[in-house]
Amino acid sequence: MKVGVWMSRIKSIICSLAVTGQAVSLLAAESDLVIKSVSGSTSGILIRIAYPDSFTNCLDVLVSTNLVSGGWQVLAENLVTVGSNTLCWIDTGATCRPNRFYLVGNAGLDTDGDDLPDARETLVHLTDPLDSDTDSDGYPDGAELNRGTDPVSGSSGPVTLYADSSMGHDSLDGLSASPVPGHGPKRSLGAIHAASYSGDVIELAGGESFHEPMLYLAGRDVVIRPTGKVVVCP
Ligand SMILES: [Ca+2]
Ligand SMILES: [Ca+2]
Ligand SMILES: [Ca+2]
Repeated sequence: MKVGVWMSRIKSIICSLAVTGQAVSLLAAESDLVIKSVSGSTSGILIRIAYPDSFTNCLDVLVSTNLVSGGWQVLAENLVTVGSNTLCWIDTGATCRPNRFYLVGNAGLDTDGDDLPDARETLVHLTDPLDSDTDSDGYPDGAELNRGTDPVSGSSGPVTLYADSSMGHDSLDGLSASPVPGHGPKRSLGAIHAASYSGDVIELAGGESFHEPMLYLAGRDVVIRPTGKVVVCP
């Protein structure tokens, strides 16, 4: 994407920028999201964000500690904006008042539908907010970040996913053979297949019985690899 287009996108999703101890508004039309004030509090840095009455999405708070060499990080995700047109949020990680620069992004604006809001794509992940697959390798940007692959490198892609009918749970992502915080085997073969992409390997835990009455595994070119005797019950 050309620099000018990137800048246009940034202007459309950035609301305002604030430096510790003062608020500096950029593009602060009345209809925009705006950081109204930044001030100290006993528990950190207090940020007051204003948005129009018609704004019904949620907000992300982003931070940078160095605008020249550093990037942006997500400090808070999906802050609820219902029932008000202001929101106060405290950066509790900034009790010693370092220099920090803040932006607020529209967490509900995902133009390309890859499960990453435009602001996070542009500033944090450096992916294209208008292209769901920035590196054109067949794996969407949001899925790549969830799976731990690089969304801006076409050389990363397939992963091994783990199905396990006794240890796992369908709320887990299947990216680990054993349950660990945030990752773990999925209980059902069907659920893990639904989360896979062509090129992935699905490893089935040996000695397990998978109860899959409506199993339908078409649509993806994946390798299903049992590690021992596996029974799939209709
Ligand atoms: Ca997106
Ligand atoms: Ca994208
Ligand atoms: Ca990709």
